[in-house]
Amino acid sequence: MTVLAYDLGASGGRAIAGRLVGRTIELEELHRFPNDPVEVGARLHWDVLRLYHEIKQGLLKAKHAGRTPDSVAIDSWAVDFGLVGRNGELLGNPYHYRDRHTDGVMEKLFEEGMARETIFSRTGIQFLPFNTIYQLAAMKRDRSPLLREASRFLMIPDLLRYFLTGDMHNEFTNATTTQLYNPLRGGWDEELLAGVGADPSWFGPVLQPGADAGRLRASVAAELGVGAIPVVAAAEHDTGSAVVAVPAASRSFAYLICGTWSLMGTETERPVLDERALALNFTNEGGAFGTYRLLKNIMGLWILQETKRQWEREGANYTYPELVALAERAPAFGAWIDPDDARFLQPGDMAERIRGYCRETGQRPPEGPGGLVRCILESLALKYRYVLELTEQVSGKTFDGLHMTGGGIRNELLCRWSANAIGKPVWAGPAEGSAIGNMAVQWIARGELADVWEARAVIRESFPSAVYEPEDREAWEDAYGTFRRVTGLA
Ligand code: LFR
Repeated sequence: MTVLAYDLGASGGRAIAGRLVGRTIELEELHRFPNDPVEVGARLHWDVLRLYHEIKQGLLKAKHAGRTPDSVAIDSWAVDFGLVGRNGELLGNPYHYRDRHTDGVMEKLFEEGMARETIFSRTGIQFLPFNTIYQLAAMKRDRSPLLREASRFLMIPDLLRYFLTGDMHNEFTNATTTQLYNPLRGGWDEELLAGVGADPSWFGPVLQPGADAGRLRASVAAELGVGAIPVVAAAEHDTGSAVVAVPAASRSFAYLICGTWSLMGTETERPVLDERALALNFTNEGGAFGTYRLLKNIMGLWILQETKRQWEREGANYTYPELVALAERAPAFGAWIDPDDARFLQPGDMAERIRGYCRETGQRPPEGPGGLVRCILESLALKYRYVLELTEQVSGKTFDGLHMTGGGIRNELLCRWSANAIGKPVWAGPAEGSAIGNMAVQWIARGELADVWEARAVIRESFPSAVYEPEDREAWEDAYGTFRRVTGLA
C-alpha cells in the first residue's frame, strides 16, 4: 500500500511516497518545492495558494511515477490559519507567525486581565508571542474586516485539506497549538475564544489523527486525472508527526526534533499543568493516539538559516557544508548567545544581533563566518543540555540519551556537539521524521500497522540511527557553566 505524505516546513515542502514492504519502509521523494514567505507592505504572509498548487503537482508527479497513492495526508508547522467566508472562499492571505502584528499583544492581554495561570490551566500551552490566540487578538485590535466576514477557522493543513476535499475539519494536534483548545474539557475553550473576539461557531468538532477526512473532490480528481483518493487526518502538526516517528524502544524517551525550530521534550499520557511547567514555559501539545508532547521550543537552526540568508542579501553565498567546515575550524568556546533571546525571533541581520548580544553580555563578539556559525551551533548544543535537564525535572523522568530527528541531523557537527554538551549519547535519525510519522498514522489508520509502538519498531529497523557518543567531557562541562553564567540561565 502506497501512502503520500506532504510535509510542509517554514522554508519548503515535500511530497514523499511511502511503501511498507514487509517490515521495511521505502521512501520516494516525488516533489520538493520552496515555501517562501511573502512580505506585502508591512505584513508577512504565507503563499497558501502556491502551496495548494504544489500539493496538486505532487499528486500529478505521483501518478506519472506510477505511485498513485491509496491515501494522502498533510502536516505542516503550527499556529497559523486561514478564515473562510460564508461563500466557502478563503478570506485574505494567512499571516506568517513571524509577522510583527503580534508584537506586545500577549503582554497586553495579561495586563487586561487574561491571566497567564488561567490560560495555561485551560490549555497547557506554552506562551509564544505568535500563538493563534495572540494573532486573533491582533486582528481584533486592528479591526480586521476578515473577522466580520469569517464563518470558519482552519489551520494551514485543515485549509489545504479543505481545498482538496471540500470538507472542513479541525485536526486535534494542530488545534492544541492555538492556545484556544482545552484538552481537559476536550473541546475549544469558549471563554478564551470570547476573550479574543473569536466566534465559537467558526470552530468545528476536532478530528483525531488517523480519522478519515474525506476524499479528493470530483473537480480535483478530474483535473489531475486520478480517482477519489482518500484523505486522512495525520498528526497534522509536523512536530506531532515527527514524535510518532521517534524510533524509541523505551517508553520513557527524550527527543529533539531538529529543523527550523528545535523542539525538545518527552511524550506523556496527559498534560502536565503544574506550577513548574508554567514557570518554565513548557507546553503540552496534543499528540497522536491520546499522547501529549511535554516540550519546549528552542529557536533552532532558524538563526543559522537567517544568518545565511542575510549574507546572501549582502552578496556572499555559502553552502551549509562550507559554513559547518568553517565553524569547525574556528576557535572553540569563544562566545555564546541564548538562542531564545527575543531578538532572534524575527527575520533580519542575525550576525549583527549576535554581535550585539555578545557585547551586552561582556563577551568578545565572534569574528568572521566561521566564528559566528560556531557561536550559533555551540550555543544551540549548550541550550539543549539546559532544556534536557529541565525536561527531566518537569517530567520526573531520567533519560539515558537523546533521540534527534529531522533535517537538522544532517548537520553532523551539531549532533556531535549536542552529545558532548549533554554528556550522553545522541541517536540521530530519521531525517524525514515528520513525513514518516505522517505515513505511520496513515498505515495505522488502514490497519497495516497495529499501533505507534509497532510503527516505531518498523521505523527503527528501516532507518538505523547514527550514534554519537559524548567526547571532551571536561571542556564541555566547563563551557556549560560559563554558558549559563553569560546567558543568565539560572
Ligand atoms: C516546527 C513548528 C513548531 C511550532 C512552530 C511554529 O515546524 O511546528 O512545533 O512551534 O513550527 O508553528
